[in-house]
Amino acid sequence: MKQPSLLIHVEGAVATLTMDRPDKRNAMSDGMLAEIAGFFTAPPKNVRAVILTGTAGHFCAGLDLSEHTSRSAEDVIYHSRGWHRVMEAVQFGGLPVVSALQGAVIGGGLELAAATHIRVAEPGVMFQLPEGRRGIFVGGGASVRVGRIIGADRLTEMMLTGRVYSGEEGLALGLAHYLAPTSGALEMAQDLAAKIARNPPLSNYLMIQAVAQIGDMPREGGLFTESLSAALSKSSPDAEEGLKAFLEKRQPWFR
Ligand code: 1HE
Repeated sequence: MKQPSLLIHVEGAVATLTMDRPDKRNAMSDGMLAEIAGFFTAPPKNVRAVILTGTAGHFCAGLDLSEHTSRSAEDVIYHSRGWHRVMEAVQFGGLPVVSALQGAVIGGGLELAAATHIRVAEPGVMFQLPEGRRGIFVGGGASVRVGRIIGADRLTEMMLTGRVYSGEEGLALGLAHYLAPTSGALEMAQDLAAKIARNPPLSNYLMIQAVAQIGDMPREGGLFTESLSAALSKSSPDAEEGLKAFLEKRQPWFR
């Protein structure tokens, strides 16, 4: 039987997904992409938060270039749209995703990281989009997701030059939200995931869905969607318990 490329470990309410292709610096094969899609389209019921990371000192070296030596335009568009569907499943699958980033966060690896909600990087991380050097273009969502993080102007520069941003630089640009000590990204991601998993699932769900959707809406629609999200969350039993617990100076007990 074929070995999985994605290791899945569930402990309590947190699932840890580890991309496990160390010989290829966890480059993304079509098989590994399908395994990621499989998890996010039907996550285990008790899971409340996810950690996404890689083995052997790297997050992901991008598209497995050995699978893409010659492809027609038609193949490429289907392939790119397939990536888009998987990245959407990561971002909007309903579970908060924390990525623990070390080593290569390159090309499709950066596109995948940008679909996660919290990014924890180590100083030695390499944020890079080397597509220009390979004569190709991004295809896994970078022009939208990475562009919204660092801006279209800086994204163009990053793609044209193939420059590498370190963990510190990534933190300043928003490519990372946290900078962990060397070899410490996974531990920090575990602390953050455990904390997020304790929030009521509905408010986590609304934060993941609504904030990104509102960003794409005209102002009035955005404000109305905010009110709808506030109404949904504030009228839930967990919100009642959360507010009561605060006033009674005790820890809340969520569903
Ligand atoms: C790979 C890949 C890969 C490594 N596809 N095989 N991504 C890239 O252009 C990044 C290409 N990789 C690198 O720049 C470097 O490999 C790293 C900086 C990540 C790591 O360097 P290093 O010195 O530790 O390792 P290495 O010797 O370069 O690579 C080890 C092996 O991994 C080697 O294979 P080997 O058979 O010679 O041992 C490499 O060929 C293999 N390897 N990266 C295939 N990406 C949805 S569209 C997205 C478009 C993109 O993602 S484009 C960017 C692709």
